[in-house]
Amino acid sequence: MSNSIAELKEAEFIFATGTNTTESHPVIALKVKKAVSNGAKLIVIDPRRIELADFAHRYMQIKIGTDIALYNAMSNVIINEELYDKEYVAERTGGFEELKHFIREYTPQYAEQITGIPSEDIIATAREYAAADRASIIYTVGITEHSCGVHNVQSLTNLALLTGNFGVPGGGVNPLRGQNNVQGAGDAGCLPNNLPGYQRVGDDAARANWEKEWGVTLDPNPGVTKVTAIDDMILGRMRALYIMGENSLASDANAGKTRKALEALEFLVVQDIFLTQTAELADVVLPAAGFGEVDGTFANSERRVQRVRKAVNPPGVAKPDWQIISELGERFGYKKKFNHPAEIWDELARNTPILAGISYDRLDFQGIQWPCPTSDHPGTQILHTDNFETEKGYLMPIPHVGIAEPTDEEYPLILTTGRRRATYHTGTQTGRSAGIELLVPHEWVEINPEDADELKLDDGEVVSVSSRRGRVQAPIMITEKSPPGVIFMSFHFPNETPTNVLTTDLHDPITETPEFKACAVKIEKIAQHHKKQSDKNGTQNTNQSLKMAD
Ligand SMILES: Nc1nc2c(c(=O)[nH]1)N[C@H]1C(S)=C(S)[C@@H](COP(=O)(O)OP(=O)(O)OC[C@H]3O[C@@H](n4cnc5c(=O)[nH]c(N)nc54)[C@H](O)[C@@H]3O)O[C@H]1N2
Ligand SMILES: Nc1nc2c(c(=O)[nH]1)N[C@H]1C(S)=C(S)[C@@H](COP(=O)(O)OP(=O)(O)OC[C@H]3O[C@@H](n4cnc5c(=O)[nH]c(N)nc54)[C@H](O)[C@@H]3O)O[C@H]1N2
Ligand SMILES: [Mo]
Repeated sequence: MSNSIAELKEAEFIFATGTNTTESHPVIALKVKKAVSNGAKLIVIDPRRIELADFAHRYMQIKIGTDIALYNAMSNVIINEELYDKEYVAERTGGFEELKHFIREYTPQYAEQITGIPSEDIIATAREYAAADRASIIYTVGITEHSCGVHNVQSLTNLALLTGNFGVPGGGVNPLRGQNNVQGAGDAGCLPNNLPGYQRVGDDAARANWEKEWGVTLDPNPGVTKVTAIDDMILGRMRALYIMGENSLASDANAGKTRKALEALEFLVVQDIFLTQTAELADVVLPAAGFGEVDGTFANSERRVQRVRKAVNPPGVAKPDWQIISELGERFGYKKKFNHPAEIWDELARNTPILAGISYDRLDFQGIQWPCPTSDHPGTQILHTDNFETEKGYLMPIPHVGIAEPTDEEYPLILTTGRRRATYHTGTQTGRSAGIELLVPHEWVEINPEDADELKLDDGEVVSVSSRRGRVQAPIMITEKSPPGVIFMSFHFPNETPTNVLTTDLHDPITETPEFKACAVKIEKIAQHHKKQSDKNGTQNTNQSLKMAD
């Protein structure tokens, strides 16, 4: 997040897009609701009529994968009506003239045709966003898990740059992070192109620092992302894999392909707190300790580094992740031995400018938000107050493109996938609690009444859902929450309903994030499906998916 969670209650205007906040970030959703009760205007943009829409001043039901057209049209209104912050644009941004020229064709009327959002709503939202002194944008994976994910974010960021909403309390562009320490993992360098603290692997000076610290030579070339890694495994270019804290077989897109890749490996290590589906494929399973069983730090969405303290001992032979890695390092011949996570933190902070001022002593009292360059620095609540990392904030002319796998006659529905409040990802953790099972006992397919009528389906009927990659079964729930033509499923029940057998691994070319939020599918009655199968004996793909599904 460029800004901080507590500031949401100061915002005059909140633009929430691609975030099912009340289900995925219920605590942050409380701040949003508080802001609304303090008088803030809330606009919700989502193809599904999510709960947050009930609190919104305006809910805009966008067609899946058309966000760029919406944000461009808002820029069009802001520029044409001269609602932008002229001084800010001149001093802090680059590329204004190019954007102004490019954006002309994105009239609100043109965007209405693409997005399905009435042009009056687009115009009103653009005017209100520009008029607010403190306007916050919040978004999550509803806009990033698309094949145009980066472009979605860039066209959205144009709005904040045009109106000078960076560096303003209660403003900013705020991606709500996913897992508890996904921010911390990135901070610590768990990204293929980065050293700790977002220093590039190609940066000679940064690399030299770490080479000195570790006594090794580091590769200046970025590593590969997970999506490329899967292809490399299938092609035999990657022969060993070490997975830590991920149930890839159930959570990666196109599960049939993931299984093929993992099975092609010569050596697979999985380090997890439970024996997951993925761990079952491993040659070696390293049992790890969970969050309540370890000391260390987590960094949250607002870049706040916080202490975690061990509450109970890990069961059996399970060990904290840092200890497993450290012991492996020793066996690989690394001389240094770590005795406590504080020693690892010190090493990290010593070589990482944005974390340099944070120490365990300071964290004893309260969390600290990076950048925190020195031990007397209070930490940073708001980013980009005086400058950007690049010299200027660049406005980007971004053309609209459609989703990677559009519907057709054979696969006439769009499947979008995501989360439900009571369950977590692949269910390895939440799937073990009787209380949670009571709330969400199994997977279901959310479908609009129009589509259910057309397919002659009854509420609760178990159906077959198939895509070009595979097939699963689940009961349907008929609901107005899903727009016509779009069905929704979670990926919380990978044993009974492995949703990712269906999803596409077509991905964003820049981040290689798969388009989890849209692929083409069809729904069939179970009886009908079985009949068709015996008629044509199934294709190879279907056979494979049946294996996955059954
Ligand atoms: N209970 C619970 N909470 C979680 C998690 C969990 O598993 N369970 N997981 C955590 C993690 S890792 C993450 S990343 C976050 C994810 O948090 P969210 O992104 O809020 O979660 P999703 O359910 O994936 O919701 C995405 C939303 O985007 C919408 N959407 C889909 N396509 C589009 C589109 O084209 N445009 C727009 N504007 N919206 C679109 C969907 O309808 C959906 O409402 O949640 C975190 N919190
Ligand atoms: N169809 C579809 N697929 C998706 C998404 C979607 O919206 N739709 N969302 C994607 C997103 S945003 C995300 S973040 C991923 C999530 O995908 P995963 O991260 O694979 O999902 P989890 O089920 O949370 O798996 C985490 C694993 O870590 C283990 N674990 C928990 N704590 C610890 C620990 O302290 N140490 C170790 N070593 N292991 C631990 C858990 O037991 C679990 O097996 O899914 C992605 N996949
Ligand atoms: Mo995530």
